[in-house]
Amino acid sequence: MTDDLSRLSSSAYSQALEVIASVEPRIAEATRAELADQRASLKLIASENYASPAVLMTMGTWFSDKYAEGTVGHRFYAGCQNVDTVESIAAEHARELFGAEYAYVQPHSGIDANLVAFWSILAHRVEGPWLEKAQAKNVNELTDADWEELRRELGNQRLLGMSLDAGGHLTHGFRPNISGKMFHQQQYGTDPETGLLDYDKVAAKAREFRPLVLVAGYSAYPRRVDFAKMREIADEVGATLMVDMAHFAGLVAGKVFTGDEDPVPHAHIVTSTTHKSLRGPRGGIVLATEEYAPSVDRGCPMVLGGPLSHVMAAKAVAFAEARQDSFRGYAQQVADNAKSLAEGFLTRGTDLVTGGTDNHLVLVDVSKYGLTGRQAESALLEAGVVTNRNSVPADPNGAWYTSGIRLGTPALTTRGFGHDEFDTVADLIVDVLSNTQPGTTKAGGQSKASFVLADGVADRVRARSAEMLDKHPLYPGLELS
Ligand code: DSN
Repeated sequence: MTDDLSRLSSSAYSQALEVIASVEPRIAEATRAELADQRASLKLIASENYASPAVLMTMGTWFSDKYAEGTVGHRFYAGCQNVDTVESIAAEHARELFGAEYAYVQPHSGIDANLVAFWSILAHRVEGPWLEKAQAKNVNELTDADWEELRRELGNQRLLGMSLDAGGHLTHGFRPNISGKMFHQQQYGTDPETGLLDYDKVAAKAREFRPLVLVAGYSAYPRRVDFAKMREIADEVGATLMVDMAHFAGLVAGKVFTGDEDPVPHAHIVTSTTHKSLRGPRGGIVLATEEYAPSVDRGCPMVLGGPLSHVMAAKAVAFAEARQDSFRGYAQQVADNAKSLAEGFLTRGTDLVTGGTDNHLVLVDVSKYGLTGRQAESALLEAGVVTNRNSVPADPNGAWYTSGIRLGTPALTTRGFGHDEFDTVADLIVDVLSNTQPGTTKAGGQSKASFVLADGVADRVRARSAEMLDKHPLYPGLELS
């Protein structure tokens, strides 16, 4: 931020907090405390970032008060002319940023975006052809028996996605998630030796299972994906290729992932969140080819309620930021920093799933330290290092305790961290892990949750973190009065 903008933001936030405090002082206090905590910790959660003051402020306006179900120019409420402006600008920026034929900016979150995509594929591939076959002019002409047949058709479709423990997401067909219940699902994994995707095995599974939907994308796979290959597989078996780029959208926007690694030219439908590496407000988007656009456009009311107009406005601001040249430099630095972090671990003898990274995240296998992911996560938090535990492939500790921790570089890269700082981050994490012992259960056995961190380690790590954090302040110049 320039000095002028810092001054403006400082006074805007200080005054806003005064207004909030006049109604509920505890919320104003918690808001101040959150900024202080974020400023003082090493934020390494791979799905988090720091949005700009412009993005954050855009969310705090009267657009929050407006209902606007429908689409631009076709709303179910009167008085949506300004929401139309906002949604059109956000969609235009999204199309330009990603080179997409169509952009839908209403989803409230990533899971909503994925639900919109699923229903859009079902509507386009199953409901549409079925209605044509049934020669019904519209749904109002269907009999009860017709409805039953249509429900059976819609409810008997197949989805193939990446398994959760290989790095896929809950919404990619994991059984406890709605995606694993609304579809007959199967999952593809990674090679047990290398931890890498094996496209021949994905293709073999697709040939055997013949899914309607092939989902690519991940939330904990530290490598790039060849989306051209995934499209070949989808085409061969007649599947729709849906890519969930929530984690790496910033690397696509910043042109770090191009050619076969850019999902947009290869997938029929691409979904994303807007707040991870893309650094926007919390929310979701769907990008689609023209062919799928009409069914995606029915996201509201098919799946979504009224759009969050204030968040659509903030998406527009964030997309405008991501279209600036400086965002490309940021995205490249995110990927370079992940490599520095991975090298930092490898030179210190720490095991990484797939042996490294070529995106924005690193998955550390903490088994060698005799810890579960849960113990590692808690010990690191005590030392001011914020991470999240994550399964590793074929994890013996399951999805609750896990054997891994997932680390991402987008947030600290926003603060200005570079190679040397990320090497130090690896050193600090190794310091904590190698000085932590599992605790004991009440019955005297070895706990999977409690831990004992050796005396002095947390203070030592916090002091070394503070040196780096002070050099790279969060929202420099922003002072609350
Ligand atoms: N919660 C997000 C993540 O951390 O990856 C995905 O839903």
